[in-house]
Amino acid sequence: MRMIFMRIFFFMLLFAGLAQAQSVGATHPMDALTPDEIGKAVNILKSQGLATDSTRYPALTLLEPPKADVTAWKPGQAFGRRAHAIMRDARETSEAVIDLVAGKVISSRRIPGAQPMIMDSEWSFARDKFMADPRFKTALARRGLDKNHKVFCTPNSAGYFPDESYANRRILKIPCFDDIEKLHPNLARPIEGLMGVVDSETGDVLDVLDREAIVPLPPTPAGYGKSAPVADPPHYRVDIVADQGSNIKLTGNLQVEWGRWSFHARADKRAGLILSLVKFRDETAQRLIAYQMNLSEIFVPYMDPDPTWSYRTFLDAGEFGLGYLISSLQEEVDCPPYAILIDLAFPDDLGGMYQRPRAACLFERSTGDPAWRHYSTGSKRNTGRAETELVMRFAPALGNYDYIIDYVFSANGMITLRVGATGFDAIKSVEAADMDAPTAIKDTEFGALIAPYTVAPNHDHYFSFRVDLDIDGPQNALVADHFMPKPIAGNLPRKSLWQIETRDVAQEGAIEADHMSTGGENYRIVNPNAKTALKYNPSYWLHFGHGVSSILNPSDPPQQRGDFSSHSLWVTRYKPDELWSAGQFPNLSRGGEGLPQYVKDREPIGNQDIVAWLTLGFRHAPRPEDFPILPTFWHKMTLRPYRFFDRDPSSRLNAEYAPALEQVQQ
Ligand SMILES: [Cu+2]
Repeated sequence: MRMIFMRIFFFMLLFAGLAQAQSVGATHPMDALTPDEIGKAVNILKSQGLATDSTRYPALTLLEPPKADVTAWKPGQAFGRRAHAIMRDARETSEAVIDLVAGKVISSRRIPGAQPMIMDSEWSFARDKFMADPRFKTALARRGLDKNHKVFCTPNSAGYFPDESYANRRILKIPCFDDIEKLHPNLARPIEGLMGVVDSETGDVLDVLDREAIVPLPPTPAGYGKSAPVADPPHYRVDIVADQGSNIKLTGNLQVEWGRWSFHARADKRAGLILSLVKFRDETAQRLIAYQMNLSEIFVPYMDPDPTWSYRTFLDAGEFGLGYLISSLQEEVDCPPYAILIDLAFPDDLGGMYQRPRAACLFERSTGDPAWRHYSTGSKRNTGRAETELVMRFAPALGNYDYIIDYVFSANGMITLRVGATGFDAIKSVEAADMDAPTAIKDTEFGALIAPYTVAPNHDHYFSFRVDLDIDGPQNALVADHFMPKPIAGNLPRKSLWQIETRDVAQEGAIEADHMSTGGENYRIVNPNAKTALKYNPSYWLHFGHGVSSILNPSDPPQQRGDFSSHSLWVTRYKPDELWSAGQFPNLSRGGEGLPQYVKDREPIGNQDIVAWLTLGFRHAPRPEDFPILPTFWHKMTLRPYRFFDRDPSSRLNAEYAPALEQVQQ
């Protein structure tokens, strides 16, 4: 058994090595920019006088070729390469498009007022300026925090509030923590009532909020930190194995084939991973299902009105970047032992690139469930197939939270968009040790006591996926199947039933669905120009599960910035530059950008190239069971074939297993 594991491991290394070795040059029009291309783009910008050594690059990314070029492209053919740069210099933002093949700038412009993504250098610069400020030192002294304490500060994106006086300043808001016992950071004690507001470009400490009343730092709760209980005795290993070899074929940079599925993936500083050209081989034809899928934005608004908390209304993808904050995956914990671990490269702020080892993993797994089964009572026979699925995974660590983002492919043609939230709740220090304490009711007005002296404020999580389904081609439509209760006419024993009424959604917009969470309506992306053997127009059903939408008031400034969260489904006409649910520049944005802007002109969407924007949302009412670490909390949406196939494709799953790896390799 051990030998088999070793062999599998070596096999995986070969694959992982292949993925890295070929990333030197682009082999597919959707490949991420290579280090050479990034360097070339920077040199071209500098040679044209559009950048200098002081220029920073909050974004320097692939500008995709036109969709028609990409879908017509065949392996081996030449393809165009363009870069889109967003630059920040002398407190101004500009952008440029560079043709990397012709070696020239195609267009460039200044973008007054735009605040691009937060960059590494300014984050630490702002933190250091705040921690060097005399007011910060006074605040620590007032709290008795001397040199024995290990105080650290972590700048946050600041949000936008029109009543504040930081107009046109590039600000970060900075809370601080004490880690005197050098515990895991999730047990560091928040220093309440203290916050810095720093211009991350000038280093000006614009404000120090130091509240008069001091909340004492909580002692380490009993049972945590040094007094944590010992781990349970070791248990017998429970594992899933792939000891016959891998069914995954990984070629080019990140071109994946598994069973009848194929897709391309690339690293992106903002989205983490972008999947393109998702196809399913049906009989002999490679049928296009999704031109592109990626997580476009995350919105996490906290529900605490205290000024040191109320600004915490994060738009993590556009403010920091899910690729920028992608974490390395831990073998045998974050992915199964045999997973293909993939190093990814991301552009840095300085016009270079950095490698994140094990930034994504790709694996197939048995779910332990039947793909389908039937027991025939008459013949006393069982038929069934074991279910396996393919998972492409990455896990950005956004401050306190870790999100596990999965794209899951099933043999039955289903795609699952799955998000696991783990890490730890954002916490504040309070006076109450338990719920009988005199201050407990006040301390927990906007959150929950999850450990002694520790409150986790209530909040929401919204994950907006941009899903450009192109069902058998780009010309599609959005339809709604309404389940209509109907009376039965005539003198029959039954008095009512339901029937389906299918209606077209005519225009761009947020979809007002009263019953989306109860299954009262099904939304589908359909190709009205194609027909299956049964003469159906093929479609995919957007199945939401039990998502929630934001209930913040539309006049609340954070809601205006993250307004995509007001609906689970939006639909837009395809525009190559409409990519981000909260707009191109969500950092310090003033609201109304992204989806609300994209749909403003209410373009017709019937038989057009359209994009669905699906938001997976959940409200987080924290619990003591979230402490000291949040056990992974999964939510998902699925894209299901609906009259797309003529029969269940997983009915073709073979009951037999292939010969073992040794034979396959020969
Ligand atoms: Cu949460």
